[in-house]
Amino acid sequence: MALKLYGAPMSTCTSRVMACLHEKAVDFELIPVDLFTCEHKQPPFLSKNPFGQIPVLEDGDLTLFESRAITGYVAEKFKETGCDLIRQQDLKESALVKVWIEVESQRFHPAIAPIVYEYFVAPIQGKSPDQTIIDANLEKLGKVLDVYEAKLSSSKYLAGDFYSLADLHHLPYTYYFMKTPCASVMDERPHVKAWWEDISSRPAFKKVAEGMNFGDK
Ligand SMILES: N[C@@H](CCC(=O)N[C@@H](CS)C(=O)NCC(=O)O)C(=O)O
Repeated sequence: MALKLYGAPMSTCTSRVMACLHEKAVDFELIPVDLFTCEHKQPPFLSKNPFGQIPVLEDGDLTLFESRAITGYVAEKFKETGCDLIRQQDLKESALVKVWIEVESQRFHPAIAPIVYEYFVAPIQGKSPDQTIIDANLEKLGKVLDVYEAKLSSSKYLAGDFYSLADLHHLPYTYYFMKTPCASVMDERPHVKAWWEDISSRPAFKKVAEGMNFGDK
């Protein structure tokens, strides 16, 4: 039975999971959840994720939410197919993947998400992007990217010379960020730029990016 993914292709967190499913060549059914009509805050969806957020993955009688936990499950369940995203066979490599998964979630995401929000969500709410919020978070993001630049000057990807979930988790927010006037923050760091060009051109993500049209006119 195909996995069921509840979400929306334009949503960053749904895209994170879809990128992982495509890397693993796993068959899945995308069940659209309409955020604009607040379908995710209605009882049927709340019974799947009590926090009322997409995405949700159903695999038979197992229901999961939190995109990074879902990708971890998919990468482990389908470890024999597609790209090895968790390096389970090597204790040190898998530990490094976990380290950089945490870095994305605890350091990169908190800096990049408010910037993406200001450029893409605020206008939908009839507000102009708040430059104070953008500037404060750009400074935070720049410091994180300085660490990435140093790391990526000694290995091709974040956890080593192999693509992993740690890199994949960066795709959705960075994709939208690169459409903002702040993209130079990535481009001016040569190793970060090369890494971004590499990971965003993977066929699995290119398929996902086709549906990431949030904010397009
Ligand atoms: N930490 C969660 C965040 C999920 C999340 O923020 N989902 C957004 C879409 S990308 C959402 O459902 N937003 C609507 C809302 O929060 O009401 C994850 O990684 O899955």
